[in-house]
Amino acid sequence: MKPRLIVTRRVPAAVLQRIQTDFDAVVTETEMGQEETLSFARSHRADALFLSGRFKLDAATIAALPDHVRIAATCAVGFDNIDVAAAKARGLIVTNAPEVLTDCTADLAFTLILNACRRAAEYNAIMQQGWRRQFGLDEYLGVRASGKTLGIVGMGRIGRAVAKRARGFDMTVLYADVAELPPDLSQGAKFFADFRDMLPHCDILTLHAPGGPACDRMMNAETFALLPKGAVFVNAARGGLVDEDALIDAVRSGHLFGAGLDVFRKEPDFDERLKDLPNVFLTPHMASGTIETRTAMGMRALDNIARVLAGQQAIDPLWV
Ligand code: 8YV
Repeated sequence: MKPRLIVTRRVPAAVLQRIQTDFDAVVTETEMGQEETLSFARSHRADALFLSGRFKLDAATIAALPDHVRIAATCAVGFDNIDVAAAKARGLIVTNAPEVLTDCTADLAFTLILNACRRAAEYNAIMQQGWRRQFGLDEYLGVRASGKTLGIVGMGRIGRAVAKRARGFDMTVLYADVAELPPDLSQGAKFFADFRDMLPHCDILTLHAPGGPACDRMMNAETFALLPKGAVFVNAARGGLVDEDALIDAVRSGHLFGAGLDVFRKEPDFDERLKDLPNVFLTPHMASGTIETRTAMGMRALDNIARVLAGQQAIDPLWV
């Protein structure tokens, strides 16, 4: 008998194919909410749940899960959507999907950096409107990205992959994290124990810290003010890290030259004031959104599920 699985979100074709071959699964054409997932978990006598970062696995949902559900695997690296303490207490195994999305997330963070430095949102809008007017040599100028000082908040796998790209652009790399990295990982980047001390030195700041209460609104009116005037701000981590009112003020006042954002406090119904700011380049939470990476994320979640249901240790347990 195949293991029984609930898949709460649409998945890439190769992932779906494996699900249909290896599992007895309920799949969705759109996205399942908590109630629908619980109801399918009961009626299908599910052994496992396949989730993404968008599924809120909170304490109430965990408490309502039938006993036969043994593992919840998210295909995301972030797990701020999951109540880890409640899952632990219930004896539910929870896994995430690190590593497979590191490069694509770093690629997109760099896309945001370059687009914000070079005013890509404005240039694109000009072209969409037909251009038609030659600009003076002093008009619509961006800021140079190469050779600048980049500050990275959160020097985990993704932060380090961004640093690697930055070195190719001759940037000076600074980072802030809870602990200093060994030299083979920091590769010459300068460490700051308190990110606030790093901010005044950053031409460009990029966030790669986890979501959740500990870092909520770490970028706020006070911390944006610590960046030098004309800095560029990028976030491809979690929207909760930013006080968006403060960000909007910092862009409107000209304190920030521009920003690049892939994540928002509310998704998908993001604060539309952000789209009306001229030099803010926006993407809809798609840092991991390539065929290769979304496929690898799904496969990693399925690997975790298959192992646990076969009585083996998960590859990516959130705790052991
Ligand atoms: C996903 C992410 O796009 O892995 C993460 O933590 O934020 C992204 O890879 C997202 O979880 C999908 O909803």
